[in-house]
Amino acid sequence: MAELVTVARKGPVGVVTINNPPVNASSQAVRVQLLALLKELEQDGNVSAVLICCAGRTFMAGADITEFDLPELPAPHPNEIHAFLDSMSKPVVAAMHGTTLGAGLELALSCHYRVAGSGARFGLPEVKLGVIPGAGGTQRLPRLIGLQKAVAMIDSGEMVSAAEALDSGLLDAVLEGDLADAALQYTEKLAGTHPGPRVLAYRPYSADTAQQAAAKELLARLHRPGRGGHARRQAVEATLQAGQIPFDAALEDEGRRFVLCRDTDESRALRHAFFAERAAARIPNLPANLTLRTIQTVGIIGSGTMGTGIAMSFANAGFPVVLQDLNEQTLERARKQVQTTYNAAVAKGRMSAEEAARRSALIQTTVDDTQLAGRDLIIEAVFEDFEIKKAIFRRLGEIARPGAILASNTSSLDVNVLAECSGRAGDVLGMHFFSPAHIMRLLEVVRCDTTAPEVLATIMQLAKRINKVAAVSGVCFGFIGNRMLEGYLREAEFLLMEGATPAFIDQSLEEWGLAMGPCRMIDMAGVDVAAKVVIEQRKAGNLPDDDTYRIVVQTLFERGRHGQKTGQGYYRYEGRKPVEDESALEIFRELGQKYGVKQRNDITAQEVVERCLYPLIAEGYRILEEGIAYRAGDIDVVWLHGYGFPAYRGGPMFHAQTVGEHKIVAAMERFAAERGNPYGYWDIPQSLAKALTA
Ligand code: T1G
Repeated sequence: MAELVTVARKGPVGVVTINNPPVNASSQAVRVQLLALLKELEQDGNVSAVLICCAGRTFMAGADITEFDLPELPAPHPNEIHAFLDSMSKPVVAAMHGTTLGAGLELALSCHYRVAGSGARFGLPEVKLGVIPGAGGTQRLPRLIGLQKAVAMIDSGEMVSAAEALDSGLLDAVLEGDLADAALQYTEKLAGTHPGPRVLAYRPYSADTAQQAAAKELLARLHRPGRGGHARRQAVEATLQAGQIPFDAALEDEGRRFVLCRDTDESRALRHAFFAERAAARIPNLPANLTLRTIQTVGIIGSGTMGTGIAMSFANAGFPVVLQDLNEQTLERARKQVQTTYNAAVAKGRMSAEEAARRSALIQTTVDDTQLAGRDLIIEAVFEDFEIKKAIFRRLGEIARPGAILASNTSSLDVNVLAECSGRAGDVLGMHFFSPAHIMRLLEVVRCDTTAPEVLATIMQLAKRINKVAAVSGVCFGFIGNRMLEGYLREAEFLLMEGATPAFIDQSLEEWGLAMGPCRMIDMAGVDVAAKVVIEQRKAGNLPDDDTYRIVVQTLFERGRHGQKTGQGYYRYEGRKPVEDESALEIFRELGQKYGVKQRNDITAQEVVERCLYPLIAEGYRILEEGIAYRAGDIDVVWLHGYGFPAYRGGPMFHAQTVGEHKIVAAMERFAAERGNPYGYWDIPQSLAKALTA
């Protein structure tokens, strides 16, 4: 077993160092070695105090999540370590840096003193993985900082700063300078005074009744079925036990609830989402020791909503940006949008006025495209006109400095063609941002047939620097997300023509867990935008030879109903509030009659969900078959971070496993039988059908 926990004796202090890169997760090996060393130090007459710290970038950042899938946690359980710490006769100090999370904070809570550097942060994020603190956190934290603050931390899973932790009593001291030295001095003083350990588990505690009432009120709000609240309910209920029943009984209750949560579909989905996001950053079969390109400055062509949002994404990460547009009026609107966005953030207390000014100053605007020449990365973000984009890439091939990376923000056009136009195809790829680009975290990185490996690797690394979650897509219509969206929107429109209302369709899918149903989504993004993509694709001959295909969005567009921006689309709008609109329903009925669509009054929410989601999932299987996505998890990442798919369902591909592929196949076969399948809408991909015989 590798040596992950070591001890050094420094005067009267036994300094224990955990070194389990990358985040000092509390794996079985760490637990075995830590417990053994603590027992050794307790017996060592030359040691009067113990200091626990971690090497690398952070103090222990939690249990090893990969152990959750084991039938049971390999011994020793963290509670065994914590119980030994409770029993030690010598004071034990935890010295923390980085992000002390989950089991790491629970270890620190079992120590007798807690100190940290000023940049350290602390949290119990277990609910974000669909579980609860399972090593005493629900019982020790309220004893240290009170029930209300403990419930807030445990229920939100959010981190607190060192200053907040000091203020709440979570920390005994924030140490300046070198943490190791300062913590050693702090511990030496304790060794000298022998204050004796302070054990939270034995501290008499009864929660303030008002705080208890507040926690119960929160619990009542959490008792809505589904929608991912299971772990939060269990976490709050466990925390409410603190002080109500003996500590050991409460610890057992906590452990039982942890196992209950760990074995739910919700937790498995959230753990899948956690690892899928990180795996998506990895590009398979990259040549060894690639030299990445340097990206320090950015140029953006096109100062519309997307270009301006992309510019702010980079400015937010500290990159100087030149935002170029031929039209000065558009640039003026862009400058106003930047100011409005940052002023709003200042007004909401999300950033200081100085920070807002600093970020705004990073964005320079110009009509002169030669200002882009020296930029390390140039992103084209003009509207979806292929000829204009081709001309831009021909121009960039002439003016961009050698080695600069050239990217297109296109959402559907063939980036291979743009690469060819540039005359430097190895430098070109797609960077598909999602609106609003300075908020949505997803970035589809579109690798062309010719994209150089180091260019792809450079942009994947850059994505993390601008706080984006990146997934690689090959070149196809719609890449990963929008391609899968097609079948989903197609069925939503057919349901409208069959008599389902926009509100019923949206509510059915939003109750299932999607952030926003298809009709509200298109009204917000723009019926005109969606219709133009369909019209372009029909012109290009890429659509089925079916006159009813997406006929609703095209008709709404033709009737001037462009969505929120015109006050009516699938809905009528009172401000931003969507209201059922009889004139829209009349359009759906008219189209239904025109195309002979059978009107129905028996459409259920389950049918809406299956009819919309299963074609979306089936397209995901085809995307994998074609190698457009490297792995199923990447497809899940796209939908979790770009389309409001509920994290507690793990993404469309994970959800297919949860539902059972055989059930999806059966439903698709049923729809094909009931509705006919002349255009192959209900064809079952081989890899999905094959799963039945696997
Ligand atoms: N277990 C296993 N692997 C982990 C891990 C963990 N807890 N945390 C990170 N990794 C891997 C991650 O997959 C990636 O691997 C690498 O480390 C770097 O991570 C009993 C039950 C700490 C803020 O939920 O939030 O304790 O891709 O890319 O951006 O009550 O990692 O390199 O192969 O995210 O600098 C509670 C989860 C667990 C923290 C660092 N703890 N981790 O972010 O690096 S449950 C958490 C994070 C628990 C107890 C309960 C972040 C980070 P690879 P990274 P980062």
